[in-house]
Order: sequence, then C-alpha cells, then structure tokens
Amino acid sequence: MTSPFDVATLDLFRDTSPGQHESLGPAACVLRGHALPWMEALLPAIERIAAAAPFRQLTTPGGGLMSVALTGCGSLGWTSDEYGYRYSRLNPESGKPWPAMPDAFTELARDAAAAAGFADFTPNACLINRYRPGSRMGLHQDKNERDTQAPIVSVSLGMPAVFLFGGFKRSDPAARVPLYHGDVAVWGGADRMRYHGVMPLQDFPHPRLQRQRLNLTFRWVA
Ligand code: MD3
Ligand code: FE
Repeated sequence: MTSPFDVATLDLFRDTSPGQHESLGPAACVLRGHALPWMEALLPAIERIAAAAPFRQLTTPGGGLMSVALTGCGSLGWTSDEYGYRYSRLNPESGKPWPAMPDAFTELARDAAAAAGFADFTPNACLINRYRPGSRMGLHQDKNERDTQAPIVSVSLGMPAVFLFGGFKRSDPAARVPLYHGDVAVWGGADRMRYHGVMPLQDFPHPRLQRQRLNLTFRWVA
C-alpha cells in the first residue's frame, strides 16, 4: 500500500545525497549525511548511554503514552509525567544523574552548528528518541529551553522518517522533509519556535539499526 506521504514516493526530485545543504527557512537547514563520519563513535556511545539510562516511553500531561521511547545524556535530561514537561538533573527512573555527554556528541553538534552558521554552540543536553514502525511525534514547539536563541541540532539515525516543518501556529501548513540515516538538521533564531513533528514511521528496516530510528537532539537548555 502506498500513500502520497510514503518515504519511497516522496519528492523524487529532491537531492538528499551526502554533502547537500538544504535550506528550510532563514535559520534552519538540513546537512545531508553530515553525521556519517562520526558513526563509529556515535552508535557504541548510544549503546552505553542506553545501558546506564534505558529508553522508556513516557506519559504526557494529557495522560497518553508517547509512542516514541526516550533517554538522554548531558547535565540535564528531558522528562514528562502527568504534571508536565521539564528538564531535570537526575533521571527520575534511577535517581542518578544522566550519563555524561560523550566527546564525539559534543564535537558533532559543534561542527554541525558551525556548518549551519551558529558559531560556538556547546550543548548541555542531548535527548535520544527511539522510533519503531508506527511511532510518531505530533506537531509541537520546543519551549522547555530557557535560551530560545541557541540553536538545536538534530541527528537522524536508522530508518528514514518524514519530518514535518510547520509554521508558528499549529494550524499553519507544514512542509514534509525526508530525513535519512546520517542527516543533521540545525535550526535556531527566527525558526526556533516553529511547530514540527514526525509522521508515523514506516517499516523500512535499516541495514545497521534494523527496525528503528534514533534521533539525537542537542540543546543548550539553561
Ligand atoms: C524544530 N524530535 O525531540 S527534531 C524533539 O526527529 C523532536 O525526533 C524530532 O522534535 C525527531 O523535540 C524532530 C528535528 C527538527 C528539525 C528542524 C526543526 C526540529 C525542528 C526546525 C524548527 C523547529
Ligand atoms: Fe521537538
């Protein structure tokens, strides 16, 4: 079965090859394949983080269970429960601090931010989202970070996804942007408060990560 939103049928004339810089807005772009040179450091580092702070599906303030599972590293981790969304110093699951940010993560985030025109980005939090076939992320704004000028750097790994890049109101139309293994998206400044989301993940197993997509988002929280 195919739909107009299928990754396989989407934007046949879009060049998504490594090295392409695709502008999404005045301060938002996709750097195709930018994370590929870091892959041998990235994947084992994610495994170590997930061993210390296992992925878990969180409850939202509305009472629903997120279809995406999360973990993270750095001095602050994002959590959600019936009382709301927030960052915390300790992992509520274990009572322990989040695993340290691996050097390769910091290097990649700095390098990608600089390539996108944001000098001197130093993330202090990295959220790791794990999608399985069918997992999705509804349109939302990232507004739990105090510094809304700092960029966010997002690294896509594993199965491809269709990213929704919206406007400043939830009802604004959203562009559909395919994101592949190794792609890095960077956005800040005027594009920082855009609504965004991820379409339900289709089942196109990845040779290395099999039936999952991992997304790292690097942030300067406060
Ligand atoms: C936002 N994650 O964790 S990040 C999140 O793929 C989150 O897991 C998504 O949204 C994921 O909060 C998407 C990618 C992204 C790229 C460009 C953007 C988010 C953006 C531009 C403006 C605002
Ligand atoms: Fe987000």
